[in-house]
Amino acid sequence: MSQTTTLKNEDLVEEIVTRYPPKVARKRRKHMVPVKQGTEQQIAANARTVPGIITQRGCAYAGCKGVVLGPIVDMVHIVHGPIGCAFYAWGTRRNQGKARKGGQNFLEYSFSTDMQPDNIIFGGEKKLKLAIEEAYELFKPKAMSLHATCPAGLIGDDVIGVGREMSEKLGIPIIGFACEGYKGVSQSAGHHLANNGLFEHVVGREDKKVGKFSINMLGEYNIGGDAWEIERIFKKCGINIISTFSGNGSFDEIAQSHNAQLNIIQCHRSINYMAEMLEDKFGIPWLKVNVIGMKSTSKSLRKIGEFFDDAKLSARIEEVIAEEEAAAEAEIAPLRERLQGKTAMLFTGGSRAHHYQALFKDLGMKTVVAGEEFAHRDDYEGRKVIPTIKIDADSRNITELKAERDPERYHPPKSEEEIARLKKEGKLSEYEGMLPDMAENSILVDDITHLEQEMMIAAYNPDIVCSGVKDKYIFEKMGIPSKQLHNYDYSGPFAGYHGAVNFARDIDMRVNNPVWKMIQAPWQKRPMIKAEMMVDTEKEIRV
Ligand code: CFM
Repeated sequence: MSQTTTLKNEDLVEEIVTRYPPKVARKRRKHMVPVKQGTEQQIAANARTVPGIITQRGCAYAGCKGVVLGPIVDMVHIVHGPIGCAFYAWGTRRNQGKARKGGQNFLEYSFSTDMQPDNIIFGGEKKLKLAIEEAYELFKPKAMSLHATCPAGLIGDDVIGVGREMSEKLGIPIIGFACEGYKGVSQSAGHHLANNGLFEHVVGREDKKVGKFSINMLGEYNIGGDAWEIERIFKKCGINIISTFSGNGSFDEIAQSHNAQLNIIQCHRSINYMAEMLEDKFGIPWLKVNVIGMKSTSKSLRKIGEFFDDAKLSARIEEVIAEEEAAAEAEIAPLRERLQGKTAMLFTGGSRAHHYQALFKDLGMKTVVAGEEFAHRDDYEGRKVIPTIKIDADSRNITELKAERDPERYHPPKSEEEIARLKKEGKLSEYEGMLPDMAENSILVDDITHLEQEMMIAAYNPDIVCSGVKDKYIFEKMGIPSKQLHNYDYSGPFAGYHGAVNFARDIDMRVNNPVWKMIQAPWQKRPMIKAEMMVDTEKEIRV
């Protein structure tokens, strides 16, 4: 049985910051919230990481190419930069995809201009044009995207201009993204750039008559096959997915997405811009769902049913929920007996540390610390804080696209009054964020550091720490099992009902495996040299 800490979350946070130089301490303190339910709490987020601190964050290029554009299966995505940047985004996120009937799938390839020193000195645009031509000749894709990395941007290569020029030459859409890694404080900037580009160049290209209950699934990236499990459930209910942004995504489907009646958002952080623009231009409302966790999947289905307000659909949804929950529960119940009362820590990017708390709850487990790398305040505190978020120089780097109403194609699925009412009731355009769902005496952390992780682990002694490849082996060396919630460590899907069962098995295998208790970290076997800060006044240390 897990040990629960006697330490108060507030004391722990105060203790952690004593380890930092004063200026760093002041900064980091604002990124940690000792959760006290029933009070209004604020967190600092989307700010630059303090230099010298080891962060788990990625870059704007990772957010644009790796996260949002990369999963679109039938586009060739060319990385303009040194080969390392392309290699980094080659299959490691485990976003799955299949070719549509008669279509193409390039997910298994990695396209790069492989910039060399002389391209850096004399410019790389020529090489980029050659790469586009070569890829076009070899694969004849229906569209391409071009992604600038830091060096390409630093020497002034214009990927957007090259895209335009080559698009005219080859007669297919070729969309350039100036998503140089340095464009923002994290991959979040890249999500925004990607949303803008997709909206401007792909969405709305193809009008099509769609049937009843047609939706887009936004912010679902088909990691380990999640999107397929969601599709299975929706199909069973009679809900039709026009396009998914962007897991197993397709260019043509995204081009038709504006024909849907509703957008549902899974990952708010990466795609809320798209939802807003689709609503402004085409009148499609959006609602937030969570398809991670058995109970939350059912809740999400009911929300969709409530929106469409159709007796037959709602009845069908209830049938599906009853059937799916019973089947999943039969598998999960015996595992819950072994997991009940155990504790977890969750560190992810911008939304999963929230979503997975629901799944852990299904398993009878409690989340004691949760953190995101690059979420914004609205992902933590809810969208109500958006008007109070200060726009800083880093956010100004990214264009805030304002979509104009399309005079011919603006067709809201309900009357203006009805939509206004649903918004007022919090049933549309609402996300309350992660904080309200966190347990008393837990801690919420933004852009966590390794020191903070270590001290929180020592205090809470969790049964499992869920994170990513950059830190999972540290926990395992400490004798604590770890599950990657980014790429799922070779398994999945974890979404929906089948996913909840897969996850329960996976977590049971880790948490109840006796091997972890036998591990002694090297630093536990040998005495360690302890270091102290020699200088600790603000005057002496500049951060
Ligand atoms: Fe959204 Fe994602 Fe995430 Fe994200 Fe990511 Fe990811 Fe993630 Mo890794 S889009 S914010 S940039 S849910 S790749 S599929 S797991 S950090 S919490």
